[in-house]
Amino acid sequence: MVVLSKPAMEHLSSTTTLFPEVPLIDLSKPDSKHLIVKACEEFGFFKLINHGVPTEFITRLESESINFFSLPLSEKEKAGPLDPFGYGNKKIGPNGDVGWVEYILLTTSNEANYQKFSSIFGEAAEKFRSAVNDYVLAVKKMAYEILEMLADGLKIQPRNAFSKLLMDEESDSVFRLNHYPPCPKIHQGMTDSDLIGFGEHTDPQIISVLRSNNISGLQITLKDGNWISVPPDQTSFFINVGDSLQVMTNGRFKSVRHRVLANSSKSRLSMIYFGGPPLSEKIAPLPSLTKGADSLYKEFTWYEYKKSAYKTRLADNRLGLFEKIAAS
Ligand code: GA4
Repeated sequence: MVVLSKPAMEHLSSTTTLFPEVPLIDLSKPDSKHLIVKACEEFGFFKLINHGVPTEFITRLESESINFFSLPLSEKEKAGPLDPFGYGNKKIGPNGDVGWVEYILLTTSNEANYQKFSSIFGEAAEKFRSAVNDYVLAVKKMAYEILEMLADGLKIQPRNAFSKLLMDEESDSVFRLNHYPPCPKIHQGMTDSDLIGFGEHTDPQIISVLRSNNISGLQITLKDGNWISVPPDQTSFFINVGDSLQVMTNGRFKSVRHRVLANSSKSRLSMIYFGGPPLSEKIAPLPSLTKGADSLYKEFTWYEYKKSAYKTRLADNRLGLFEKIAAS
């Protein structure tokens, strides 16, 4: 059973070379750009320290989130149904995926989100809005920096080739607060699928920035398909390469497949910023990265990719539909 073997895996990952450690990037070190490139090539994932996001923004949003998720279900449901933004419980996406999770999905680009919350929170809605805004602004800034370091590390000109897509006023970015309540069923011999907090998937966007409390659950796959547990660290961020960055680097970076397992006794809370391009943006390998070689992918806009992604199940290989079949 996946969950029962987890502590053993965590132990192994930190003491043997069987499961390598998650790459650790110190943003304050000047030579990090090469390490970030290596991490994106080998894992599509890394842990970030000295990130510069004020702790106050993190703790304030965490406490606002706890306030929200502590409300009675009937209150929280007033912020639903998902359209695709708002409050969601157990159901993930439109195609039948479920997980032991409740969440809030917000767009980062307009204020429409908060109308749903003002009816629940009343005056506190403004506190919630400002906590999300401060946090997202700081995390966005950090995401721009990472993308510029990546461009530098890959010798791409201009260095804002990736970051400008997130900075664009029309950037289609999403913010998600996930609450994984303790799952008592784990002790009652339920099937494996009942133990999943959030099923395995890759993120469709360019880059995702995740922060969680100190409760474990996140796992990523390695290139060989093995799963490793990512030890939680509430003071750090975890960065995922998304499908769009995989395409823009013509497959040099890999979007990381990840999932969250439910915990039998503790609540896990995570906050994730998904940095996406404007809907009309053409997603294609940067010419300096293909150097005359063919693109591995058919041409598509972010709108087309997103539309197609919303027809898939979480675990599907969404990029597969856009890969060019190698000529024989
Ligand atoms: C995965 C990344 C983000 O959480 C998300 C998810 C979205 C959703 O929860 O509505 C999707 C999923 C995510 C990819 C495939 C589709 C869409 C659920 C799903 C089955 C908000 C996103 O952008 O794509």
